[in-house]
Amino acid sequence: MLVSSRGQWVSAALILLACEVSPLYPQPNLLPNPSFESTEPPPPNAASAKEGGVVPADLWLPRTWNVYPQDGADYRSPDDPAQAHSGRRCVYCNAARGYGIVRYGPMPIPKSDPWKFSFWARGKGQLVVGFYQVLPDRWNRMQKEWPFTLEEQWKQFDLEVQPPNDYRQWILDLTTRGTTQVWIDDASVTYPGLTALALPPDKPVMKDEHTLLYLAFEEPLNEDAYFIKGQVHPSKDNQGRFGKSLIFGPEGYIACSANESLDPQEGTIEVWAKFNFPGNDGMYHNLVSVPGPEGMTLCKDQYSHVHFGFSSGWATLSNATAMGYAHYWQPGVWRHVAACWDKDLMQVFVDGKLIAWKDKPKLSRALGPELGIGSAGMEIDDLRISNIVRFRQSVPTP
Ligand SMILES: [Ca+2]
Repeated sequence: MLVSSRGQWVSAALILLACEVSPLYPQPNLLPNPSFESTEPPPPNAASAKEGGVVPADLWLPRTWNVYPQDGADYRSPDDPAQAHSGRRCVYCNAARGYGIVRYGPMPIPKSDPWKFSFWARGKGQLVVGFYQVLPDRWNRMQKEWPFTLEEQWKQFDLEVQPPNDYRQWILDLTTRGTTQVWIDDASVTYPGLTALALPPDKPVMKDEHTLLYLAFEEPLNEDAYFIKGQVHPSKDNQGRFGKSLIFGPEGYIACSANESLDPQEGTIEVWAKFNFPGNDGMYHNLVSVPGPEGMTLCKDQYSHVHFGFSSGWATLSNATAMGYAHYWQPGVWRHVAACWDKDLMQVFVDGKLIAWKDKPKLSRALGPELGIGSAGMEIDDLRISNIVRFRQSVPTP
């Protein structure tokens, strides 16, 4: 974001400097939205329907996290720097009745080193930190838990926890206990050897020597290189995620050469997408794909899964799928999607959160000739396809 006045530049620089001297939380941080600044509208309910679908900003949900106000607890995401520990937002829960849960995960556990979890909180009452072991068919609550008593002033709470040997993935859980009113901000999850990922990107990613295809959509598409079908047109300036985007109207689709734009043996697809439909519309929506029997697909499918995979002779070779991940997605939200693959690992990230992975995926030797981009009812921006893995989060060996 460009800052106009000199005064603001200086204060931004001072904040940066202050962060380097005294970070708000331990680094590197696994959490892509640690300060709860990035939010999204909640699914419609009776109250929002009465308001014609308009949901006040303080009822939006923090992205990549899950929040569950239970049995009459009140959850808010106040857009108010005065209430936050840093930035504009934090999470707030008033459990005068019921209880509130703030949850992150599942997170893969690559090795047995202890993890550190830290967060800032203030309020009255008690907040309990717990973990769940994630198994394919169920979650098991870890017996040990960490209760913290809240104080009126912001205070940093932290704990170190050794993942039990049989844990491969776990979920982090903050729960109010008893009558509790709490503001939470600036959380961090870290462990030895963790590398923080620069996701989601806060500016256009640009082209480099590993880039096979880069479309920022600032210029009209070259009609010699792209097949354009249906209604496809650029957005107005600054209506895209960065600058201009490409809007796919009825039957909209563009395609170019897959051979030149994608290496099936190793690569990364990064794209910003904004859907004008809800995630549970029961329809398949292509983001980037190679159609046909020797295919590749990155999509939101009819089951609300976010799906990435390769196929051969129409049969699936390998895929990484986040089941139902898009179910509560509301229209009109820019989301960042990244898929990475090589012979060791296939991973999918949304808004910086690892949502699916596959070990030792079978990869295509050769793909079909066409690379299809987008589909009706979406907007796409800053698409980059590379011949290297740009983002990797360590996972346990199977
Ligand atoms: Ca914040």
